[in-house]
Amino acid sequence: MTEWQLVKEFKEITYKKSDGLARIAFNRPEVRNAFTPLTIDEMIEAFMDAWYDNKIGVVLFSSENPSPKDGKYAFCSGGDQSVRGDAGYLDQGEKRARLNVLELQRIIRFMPKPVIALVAGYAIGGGHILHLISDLTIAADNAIFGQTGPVVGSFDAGIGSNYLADVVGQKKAREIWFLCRQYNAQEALDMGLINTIVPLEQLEKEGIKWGQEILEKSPFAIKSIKSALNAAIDGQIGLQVMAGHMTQLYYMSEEGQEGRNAYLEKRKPDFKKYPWRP
Ligand code: 1HA
Repeated sequence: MTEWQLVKEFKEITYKKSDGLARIAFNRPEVRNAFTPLTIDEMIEAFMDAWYDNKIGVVLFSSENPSPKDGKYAFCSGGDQSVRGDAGYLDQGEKRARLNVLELQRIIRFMPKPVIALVAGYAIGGGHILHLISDLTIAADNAIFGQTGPVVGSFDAGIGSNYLADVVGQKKAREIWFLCRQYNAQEALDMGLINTIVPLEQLEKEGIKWGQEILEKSPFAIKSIKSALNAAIDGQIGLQVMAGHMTQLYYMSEEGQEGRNAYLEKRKPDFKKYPWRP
């Protein structure tokens, strides 16, 4: 049994932690967990907290369910169309138009810890892309996947199309966007869009199990592999993220510390004692 500890009260998400796992969940079930700028601001705060917490190794990216109105489930149905202004989704206060979900996508991509999306019910539109960018997806047997952009006047020409094509192939990605069909969990598994399917009532338990299996592994190996898998498709920024991990490892070595120590001690560094390893 996992004893989730509440990290902080948010308005449109929930955020809990337990034994190395963080659980971050959409909490607007009455609108199929559609997101507003506030939802995304809260998500970014929670994800950044999990990123910087040394005790957290894996994030379970989930949703509160079911809808109090009709009992239906959703991971996320994308941007809340009722707060969509003429140039983006509107803040509650100053009513600035924003598309800050793209920043959340980047955080999930670059954070050095695996993010596992747990999809119950709909993962649609911008909500579909948030499961797509997650490192792994575990779907409940009631999961439904799809894009709606060309129907509601939107499109994601970044991760939502290019990474989608990396994951399911060009033909399938074009089908998903051009026809805007919905796909069930088995169809999603068959096209490589998700990792596995479990009965709805097992979803969180399975996510915890996968998370705990990852937590038994070497943290540095896991973050290196995540950044390596991203690097080829993320270009120089992908290399920058991976290079940051290399620099961290070098700083932790005696050889790297010799340079810092010599500088602080106002002497010439003695690198001769370190081998030129093949
Ligand atoms: O493409 C982007 C972006 C691209 C670039 C950069 C930034 C981006 C940011 C966002 C997005 C997008 O997400 S665009 C795509 C926006 N999302 C949609 O078009 C999905 C709209 N929803 C649906 O298609 C359906 O609701 C559903 C397939 C998810 C579920 O259908 P179902 O089970 O028949 O439920 P439904 O009756 O439609 O919805 C239940 C309630 O939830 C309704 O409210 P009620 O009539 O009870 O008052 C419904 O209006 C509300 N709801 C559902 N989804 C949304 C929503 N309200 C606002 N926005 C939603 N997305």
